[in-house]
Amino acid sequence: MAAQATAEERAALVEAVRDFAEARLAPFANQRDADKEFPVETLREAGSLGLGAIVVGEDVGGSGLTRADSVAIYEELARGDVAVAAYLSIHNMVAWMIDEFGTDEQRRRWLPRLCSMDDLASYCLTEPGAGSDAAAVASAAVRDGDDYVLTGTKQFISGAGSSAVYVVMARTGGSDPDRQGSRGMTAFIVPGDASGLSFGPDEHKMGWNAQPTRQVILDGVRVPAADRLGEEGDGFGIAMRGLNGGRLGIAACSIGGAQWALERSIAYVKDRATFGQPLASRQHVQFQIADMETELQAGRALVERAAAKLDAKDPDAQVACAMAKRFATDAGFRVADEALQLHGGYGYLHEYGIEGVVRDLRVHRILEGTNEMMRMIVGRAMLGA
Ligand code: FAD
Ligand code: 2MC
Repeated sequence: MAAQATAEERAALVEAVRDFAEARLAPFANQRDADKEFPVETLREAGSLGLGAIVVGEDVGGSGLTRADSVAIYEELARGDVAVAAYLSIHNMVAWMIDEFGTDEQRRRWLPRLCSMDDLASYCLTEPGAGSDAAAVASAAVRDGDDYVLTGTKQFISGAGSSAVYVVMARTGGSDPDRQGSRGMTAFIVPGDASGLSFGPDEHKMGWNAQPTRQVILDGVRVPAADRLGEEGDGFGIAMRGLNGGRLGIAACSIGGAQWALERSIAYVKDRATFGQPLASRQHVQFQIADMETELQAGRALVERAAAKLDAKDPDAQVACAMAKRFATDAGFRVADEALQLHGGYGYLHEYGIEGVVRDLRVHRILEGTNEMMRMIVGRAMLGA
């Protein structure tokens, strides 16, 4: 397990990330959203600061930090640009999966360039017919000599087309009745230039415009068995364990984006006067600000608690991650929407940046497991169902 940073080290790290977010993300966030620009060069700068592989081992170029450190980092990044921070979380999720489940050879081959972000990564689980029901994945990987041949379509893949590395979950169980559903899935590392790999058009989305979302189409892609991640049949567990940390990253991005919107609102209501008085003097507004801050602190506390459980390999961690993701992404969206309301008509204008945060945070209640699936995970654990 990575060593826990001291409080001073954590504070210095957070400060450095805040400087990066303020200088390299925040000033450009609105324009990137409008232009649908995926800032690959800025991501490489993030990589050079150690933000491409936050919890990956230092022997392959990772930062060797803890999950607890990582959520503090994502929160700071998201204050600058939610969509870019969220992509960094996905890239980090993939890098961690290779670090955790890869062979020594795979770690040394793939991770150095992922850590520096010279190579970007995508996580490929969802399919047109398998979203919430992830075990329904239909993409097939058929063994052929020393290779597997992958065929299928992955839907909504973040970073697709720009990434050099795709971790793909595909079915290897064939018709074996004991290897259906979650038991028949295997993970593969697929390079972006593999023959037979192509991409759908970049989706037009409500938010997350600073990162591409495309289909990943696998048409007879040959993957050497040496690029299988883990054993046959381990793919579902690998995918889910990746998502435990991923869900915390997304949750922390919700807190960061919403906190930024709240801070803008505090400044705004002090300045904006109606009926001869600043908005901040109205008790309704004071209560609203109080509730927004309380919701974010509660969300952050749940995220930090879940991160500590993941670091401690607590068996309850996956439930804690689901609970934190559900609460923090709902709270973050609500707070951002209230921030927009407090800004009145100006909140609806692109130049104020608040509406962009609302649009970006909306999807955090859907991806990396919808909040209904998070409730399913928590509910099943409570009921033993
Ligand atoms: P469905 O599963 O069809 O669900 C539709 C609705 O029904 C949801 O509200 C859901 O909560 C609800 N529902 C489903 N089953 C139940 C049930 N049993 N009980 C109650 N309610 C239920 N996936 C990747 O693999 N990699 C990526 O990089 C990636 N990036 C994404 C980026 C964006 C911008 C988006 C929008 C999605 C991305 N996804 C990615 C996919 C995302 O994870 C899925 O959209 C999500 O898991 C939901 O799947 P679905 O869209 O098929 O919805
Ligand atoms: N951590 C570790 N192991 C897990 C796990 C988790 N979070 N969730 C499930 N597992 C294990 C589970 O313990 C079981 O293991 P075993 O077979 O050894 O008993 C196995 O996986 C099967 O689990 P379930 O029986 O719970 O499987 P089920 O098919 O019922 O899965 C659910 C239900 C809701 C947990 C799963 O389908 C799910 O998480 N769906 C949401 C999919 C999702 O999050 N997609 C996100 C795509 S990525 C994305 O959106 C990005 C933006 C990158």
